[in-house]
Amino acid sequence: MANKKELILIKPDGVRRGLIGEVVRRLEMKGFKIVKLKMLQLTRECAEKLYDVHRGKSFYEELVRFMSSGPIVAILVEGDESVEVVRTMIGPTDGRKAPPGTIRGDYSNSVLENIVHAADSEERALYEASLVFDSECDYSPSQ
Ligand code: IDP
Ligand code: MG
Repeated sequence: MANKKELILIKPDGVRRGLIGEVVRRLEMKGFKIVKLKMLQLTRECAEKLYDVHRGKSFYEELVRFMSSGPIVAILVEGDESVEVVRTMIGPTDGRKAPPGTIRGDYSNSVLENIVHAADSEERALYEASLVFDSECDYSPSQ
């Protein structure tokens, strides 16, 4: 019912493996409206802000390094219960355990390199979108 925004990132592994079209296709086929879409390479500072909730955890450093290691694609979508629906579509964090039919279950066999990120609330989606759609976050602006 409530139309909500959700922020998805195709991580460096997803871009490297040629899965941009596949992720966008799944979002469109599900019925989401794509509101914004951008390719960028995260600065380290921006990757740190994106994953601020994980600061101090054992995987934080490798996560920040991985997320700033190559181009990513940021997608802002709008749709009914988009946060819950997108998170169901991407599957659980660990690609080795994610069920077939989910993006991570179909394309990832790793917990770190799991193809996509999706914000866990609309508030968080809007915060993350404000980061990634700001040119300050882009290490290698194409223009
Ligand atoms: P989520 O992406 O499913 O929301 P989070 O727990 O928020 O999962 O973790 C953020 C990201 O950190 C994951 O998508 C994954 O790339 C990475 N990550 C999470 N747990 C581990 C771990 O135990 N080892 C390595 N990387 C991890
Ligand atoms: Mg998370």
